[in-house]
Amino acid sequence: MSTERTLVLVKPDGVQRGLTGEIVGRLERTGLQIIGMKLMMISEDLASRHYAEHTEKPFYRGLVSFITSSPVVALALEGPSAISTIRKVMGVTDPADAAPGSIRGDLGIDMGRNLIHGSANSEDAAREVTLFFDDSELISYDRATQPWIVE
Ligand code: D4T
Repeated sequence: MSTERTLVLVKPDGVQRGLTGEIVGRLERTGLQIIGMKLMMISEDLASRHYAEHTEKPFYRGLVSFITSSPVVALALEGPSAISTIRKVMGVTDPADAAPGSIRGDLGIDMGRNLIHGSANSEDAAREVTLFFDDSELISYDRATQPWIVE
């Protein structure tokens, strides 16, 4: 298990519905370490760079309009297999298909309001963490609980 970093966004629906604490709590309980976190508005420019792979998709305009409509909470998390761990806790893209126990499965019902983004792979994670956080906003710190989380 290699140590990875990943980017998570609590999307505008999560923040507006007062689910930020619930979602961040579920992420924290995995044992992964929060190394960056902020409430922010996503600009059109940042949205178009973040969702560049979806430019030609029919849902692109709606996606950009939604993600720029209201604040998000951006997090950078670090730990063993952070990328796949977060994807598992999130559940699959469409909340209607997401497993019970996952964030999307428990808290959502609609594909266009799926509450959370998490980097899909290591290339995306590296690009997205840099897109949302300056180096000075990422903090490495020791946790007293670390030996109780990772052997
Ligand atoms: P994100 O990127 O938000 O973590 O979601 P996923 O990685 O799980 O899914 P994705 O990149 O395929 O989709 C990005 C974003 O677009 C919305 N979407 C997706 C949508 O509104 N309609 C669609 O048909 C699809 C495929 C939901 C997530």
